Amino acid sequence: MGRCAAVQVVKIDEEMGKCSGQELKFFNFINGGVAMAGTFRFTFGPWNIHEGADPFGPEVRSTISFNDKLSLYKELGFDGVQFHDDDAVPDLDSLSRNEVIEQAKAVRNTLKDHGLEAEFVAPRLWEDPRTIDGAYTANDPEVRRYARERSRLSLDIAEALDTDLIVLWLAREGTYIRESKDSKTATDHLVEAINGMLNANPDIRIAIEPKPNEPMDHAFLPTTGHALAIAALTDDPDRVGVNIESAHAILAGMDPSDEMGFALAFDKLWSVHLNDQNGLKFDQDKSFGSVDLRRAFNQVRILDRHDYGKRGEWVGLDVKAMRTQKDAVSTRHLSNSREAFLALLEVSRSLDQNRIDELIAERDYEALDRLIIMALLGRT
Ligand code: 3MF
Ligand code: MG
Repeated sequence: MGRCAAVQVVKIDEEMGKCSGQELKFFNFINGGVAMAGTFRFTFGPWNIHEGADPFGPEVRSTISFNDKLSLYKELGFDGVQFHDDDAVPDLDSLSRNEVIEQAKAVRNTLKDHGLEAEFVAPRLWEDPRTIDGAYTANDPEVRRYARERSRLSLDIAEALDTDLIVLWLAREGTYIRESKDSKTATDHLVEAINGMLNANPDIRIAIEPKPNEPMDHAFLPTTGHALAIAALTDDPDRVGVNIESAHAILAGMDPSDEMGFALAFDKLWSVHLNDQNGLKFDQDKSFGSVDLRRAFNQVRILDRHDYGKRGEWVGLDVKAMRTQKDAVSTRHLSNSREAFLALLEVSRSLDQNRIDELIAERDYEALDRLIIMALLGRT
């Protein structure tokens, strides 16, 4: 069955006829046809369809408007949208609070028209000139005030979009040089900012998205452990969890599936940003599974084994198309990543757990290694 499922992803039309009934059921499952994709529902953010600029060259693809992007979600197999605050309400700094709420409500109606839901809202605190040296942890108290006020607008936007989840990627909360900020004070400022949000709205939950570096040399909350530890310092630790991004974990030298398992043990894995990363370099946001299939498999497996999604958690992607990709095929990285997830899910569910348990009991990890490799190769 594993082999057939893999074929179905690649050559659906030609090969479908050769598959058994059970396999055809899976075909519907992975292609969003008759059956749902298990309990897994998928999201991405509008920034994942982009013009291809990189630090060394300009845009190479034409801009697709936000509304046109929304029309692409369903056909790509996605049911939910991740938002930055200004994806939902552009130029929100120049609007009154009521105007922000009105515009966000209009976006919710557009989402409904497309049959989509909002997964989360993330305050984009890293583009404004004021936050050049950090937002919540800036040395200038006026900047910290701006960051806290803007974050409270994100809560309003989330409420208007009908989601209770705020994601905090703490982009510029860190240092270029060690002496520029005091890390104890910075931690206090982060707690203060998170408390400000928790106290402003008793219903929202905050998922911190840890990342060890980029754009900063050192970020203040580099790992899942840091994010969960700072949760304990806040006024309502139960409402502070994590959004784990595969590439960010890899950049921190961690295994993403272990990071996910750790957060699951705390009941704090509220979102994921699946993607891939080829070693310690700039944050690549490559398609899920495109570098290390086994590492991707283990992320799918830990999520599936612990019923991720059962309480409405989404499988979020944070992937970028290669700059070389032409306009007409500039969304392939999204459907490919989802297909890879579902094909790996099929591999994981097809494994003979009794056999795995036997091998673990015998401590024959060489045989277990082979079993996994052969399963990934479709040679079970
Ligand atoms: C940067 C990221 C960000 C966050 C996004 C939502 C632009 O490395 O991963 O993507 O995921 O801002 O928090
Ligand atoms: Mg991300």
